[in-house]
Amino acid sequence: MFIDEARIFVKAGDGGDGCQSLYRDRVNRIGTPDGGPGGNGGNIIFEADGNIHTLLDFQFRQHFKADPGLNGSSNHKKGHYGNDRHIKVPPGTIIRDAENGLLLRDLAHAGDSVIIAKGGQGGRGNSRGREATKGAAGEEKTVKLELKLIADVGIIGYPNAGKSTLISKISKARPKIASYPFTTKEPVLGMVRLYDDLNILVADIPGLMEGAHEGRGLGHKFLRHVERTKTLIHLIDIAATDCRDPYSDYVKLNKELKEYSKELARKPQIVVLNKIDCPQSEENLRAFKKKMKTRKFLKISALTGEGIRELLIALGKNVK
Ligand SMILES: Nc1nc2c(ncn2[C@@H]2O[C@H](COP(=O)(O)OP(=O)(O)OP(=O)(O)O)[C@@H](O)[C@H]2O)c(=O)[nH]1
Ligand SMILES: [Mg+2]
Repeated sequence: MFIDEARIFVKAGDGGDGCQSLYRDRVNRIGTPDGGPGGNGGNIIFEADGNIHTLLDFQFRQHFKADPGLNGSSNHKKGHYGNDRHIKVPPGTIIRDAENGLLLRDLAHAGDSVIIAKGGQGGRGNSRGREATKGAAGEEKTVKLELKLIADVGIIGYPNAGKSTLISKISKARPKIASYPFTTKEPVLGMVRLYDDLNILVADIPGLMEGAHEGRGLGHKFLRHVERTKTLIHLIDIAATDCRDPYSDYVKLNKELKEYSKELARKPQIVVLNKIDCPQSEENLRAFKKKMKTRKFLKISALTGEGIRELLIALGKNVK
């Protein structure tokens, strides 16, 4: 299962209490205040780690606490600070306050980090001549994590266009393939080797349809996964197995992209006509050629492998 959302509770460490103490000896009978301050509580820090790819770990663990600061003690000794708690998440994780949906931080790149809950400050000791105080409580929050896949290339297209067949042809990913729409319900990632030293991550997402930006079909929930890709493969069923017109599929899907996000619609697209092995494709192809004026397109059969080489070459040029 592909987990791309999680809700977790975090609590930073409380500050240690300040110490109330008087130093007395044979000469000093009244006593001199010598209570040290408490240590600060540990912070909750989220860190993007390139070795983690899913939010799966948060299925099993949802509560995280940082260490409290220790209390101050006599002889002006300051309490030890509490250790910070580092929570590792995959790059591309967006952290929101679960209560109001406010964006707290977008950890887009590996190495990015942010303090989400601050540890409480340690209390004051009485050594400064005033009453000792208690440590402040550490912040606590429920946060929602959302992961946007950071693939290099996203395959978009209507249901049944052959997106999953294509990714299984060019990578080791083995998603379910079937002749009914919405076979793919969750994004699937596949590593595609273009040259010896160039591997790219390709995402197969569930099929899109008219009204996807309003949530129709499996909807826009999945469009966010391709928002950060460098290139899109726009896959079109040129055999029109579901009896739609391939060119109007192309136009409608681009309109959907635009409705969802202008930035997404501006992304480079490789238009790929699939299923050219089917006999009815020839006629559809001629009609498509006549209407398509703005972009070049490639022809493939994800089933037989025809045209895949040319597609990979085009991908290499686009992703570089
Ligand atoms: N003849 C032929 N059939 C194909 C080709 N590519 C895919 N198919 C068939 O088309 C149907 C749908 O393929 P999928 O790969 O599941 O399509 P999808 O775009 O992932 O569909 P959803 O996940 O439902 O959006 C399957 O029956 C495939 O066998 C092709 O190049 N030629
Ligand atoms: Mg699929």
